[in-house]
Amino acid sequence: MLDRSQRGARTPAELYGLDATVNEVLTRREAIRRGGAVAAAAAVFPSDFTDRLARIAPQDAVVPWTNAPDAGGRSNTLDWQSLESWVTPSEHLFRVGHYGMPEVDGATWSLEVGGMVDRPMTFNLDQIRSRPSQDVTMLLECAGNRGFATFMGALHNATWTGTPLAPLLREAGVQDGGIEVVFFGTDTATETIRDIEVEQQFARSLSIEDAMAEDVILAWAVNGEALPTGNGFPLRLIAPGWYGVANVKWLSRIEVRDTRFMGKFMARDYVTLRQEGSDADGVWAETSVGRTNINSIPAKVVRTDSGYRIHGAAWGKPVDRVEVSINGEAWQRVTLGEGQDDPHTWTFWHMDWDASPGEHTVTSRAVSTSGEVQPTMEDPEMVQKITYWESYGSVVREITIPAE
Ligand SMILES: Nc1nc2c(c(=O)[nH]1)N[C@H]1C(S)=C(S)[C@@H](COP(=O)(O)O)O[C@H]1N2
Ligand SMILES: [Mo]
Repeated sequence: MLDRSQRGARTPAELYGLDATVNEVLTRREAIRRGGAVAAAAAVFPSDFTDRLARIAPQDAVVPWTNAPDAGGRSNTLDWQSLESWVTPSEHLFRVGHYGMPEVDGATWSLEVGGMVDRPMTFNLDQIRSRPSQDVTMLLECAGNRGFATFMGALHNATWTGTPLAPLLREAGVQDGGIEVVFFGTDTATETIRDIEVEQQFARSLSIEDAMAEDVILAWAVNGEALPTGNGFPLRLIAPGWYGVANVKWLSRIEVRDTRFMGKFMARDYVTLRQEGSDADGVWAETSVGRTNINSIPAKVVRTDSGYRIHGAAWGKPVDRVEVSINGEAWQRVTLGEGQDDPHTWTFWHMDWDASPGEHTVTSRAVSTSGEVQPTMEDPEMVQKITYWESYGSVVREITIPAE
């Protein structure tokens, strides 16, 4: 991937607060208090992730990439070469916590809805859970994914259950002049802003219109069970079509405001810096990481009876088609599989490949239903992007097909 000095020496783990052990620290008492089977399952999550992947994937049929520095296994990120399941099992969900992973007591937790509303409201967990519920299956990707060569699996595709946000905001009555809805987490840290140390809560905002979209929910369950601590227990925002950072976990307050919210994760961090225009003389634009981009990756190559099959995934925008180029030759259309009718999930794809022994490259690109083409990493759209966020350019895989 790009190697820019601006990235500094920090590792993905430091940047994203990734924590592989959060599920392991759940105590029995917490499991009982939360009352969900998920908590009990999480408590016995095996520490050797790689070992378990070897058991669920037919690894002997996979021909490994020779340039795959994927961080499979670390911090629960996805190991693409072990990809089997379209829905990511709950215990495999990667977890990001910039301000640590708060353990919230569901019994005393409450959610406030306030700011520019006619009727401020407070909910406890039972009150939230007894509201109308809706399931949303969504691909969630960290905007930093693939910004580093070793950080390629920070994404998951899971089914979230929660209550739609729009009716709740209508009940609260958004006042004239309200333009944004800010979502605050319970997690806090001390930040230095213009030499002043202030206590900040993790927060992100959406415009009123985006917050009112019909698939935006306040989720209390994932894959049918209570949220794991690391994924936002007891309640998180699920906003399909937005990068992970917008999906605020451990929610404590929802606030309607009449100005743009400029908190750290809107306006200072998670900001993409890019020079626009194809001849690099355009405006240096700083944009807040927001909606996801059209994206795809070749996941793995598997030996079949008659040859080889390339498996992959595409996501980020509703997928119209995916194309593969072998050794830099013409793009060939692949067969789309599971997920192709759902705009918010990933779409699995495959292509049979009559590969000859030797070294090859395999690249994919996805095209959205509205015509956006995933760029290559050499495209000005990627090259003129200085920050590591939103690295959605095509991934070039290298592979050596063994002699028969
Ligand atoms: N409260 C809170 N919500 C948060 C974060 C956080 O640090 N605090 N991290 C965000 C980021 S950057 C990502 S990528 C996603 C990751 O969601 P996951 O941990 O369920 O995979 O959570 C988002 N929601
Ligand atoms: Mo993220």
